[in-house]
Amino acid sequence: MGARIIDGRLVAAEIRGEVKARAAKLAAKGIVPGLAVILVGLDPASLSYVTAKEKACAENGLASFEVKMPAETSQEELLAVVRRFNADSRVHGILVQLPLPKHIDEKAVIGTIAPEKDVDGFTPINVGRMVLDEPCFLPCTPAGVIELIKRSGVPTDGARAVVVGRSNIVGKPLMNLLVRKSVNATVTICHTGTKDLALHVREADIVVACAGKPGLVTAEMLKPGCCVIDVGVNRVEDPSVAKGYRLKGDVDFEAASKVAGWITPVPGGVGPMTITMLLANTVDAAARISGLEA
Ligand code: BQF
Repeated sequence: MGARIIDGRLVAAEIRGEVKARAAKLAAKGIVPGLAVILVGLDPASLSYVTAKEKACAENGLASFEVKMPAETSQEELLAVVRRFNADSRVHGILVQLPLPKHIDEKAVIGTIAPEKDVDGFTPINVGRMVLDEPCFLPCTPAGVIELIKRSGVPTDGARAVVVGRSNIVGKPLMNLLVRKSVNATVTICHTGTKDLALHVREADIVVACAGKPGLVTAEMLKPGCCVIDVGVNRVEDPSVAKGYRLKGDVDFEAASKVAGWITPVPGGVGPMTITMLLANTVDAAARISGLEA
């Protein structure tokens, strides 16, 4: 008896249909939702992410405005681009692709994004609103994880959830969303300081692996029938494929899928949902900024 494979591409396609229809409604009223995408440097993974985001915009009726800047760009030059998009009425969402080069202060850059255009949900204003359960832009990957769990029919009320990883982008916001009354899970966060990872994961009805360590969560740790959400997108060398690498999650998928009740694959699990929630947030931003209902 194997796990149900949660098909992130399928769920993402369903939501993108809704997003595309809303974008078309706004466009018919003269507002084309617009996303600014800023990339500093030429990190191959970052480049592939921004390409995927721009393609998704084009396919769903959103405009994208791309700025690619050299790795040597100064912080002031980058801040000037962010401020320009803050003031540009064609732009409803601003995305600064992370990570930034070491000489740039990520906090200063994120903090400059206008909160009403912060479609990644990374500004302190949006983080505060999220924690307080106020209307806000939810960070895309955590929002995508919650959507996947809900739309797959995984029971969450009173479930024990273990989040492996405490990043500001995934682990910490996910902790906040999982404890909301609308999900109602009991949440444990595991991280590099956790003494016995297996001890915690064994008790979990829902395991979210977001540590960025390939194969960290093994089948032996899992409670039979649990739901495993794999957020890891690790590039591992693979000479047998043309690109020279393949994507591997934080979970040992082969073995875990024999024990779990539900599991997300990598690729094709959480990743497509991340981009979809970005589109949804951008359409939301366009509707709010323009004062049109969509
Ligand atoms: C898939 C990201 C680490 C650091 C910065 C689809 C994406 C990935 C995988 C994608 C990610 C990861 C993104 C798949 C955006 C997710 O089919 O499995 C899409 O584009 N992501 C990012 O923008 O920055 C990151 C991971």
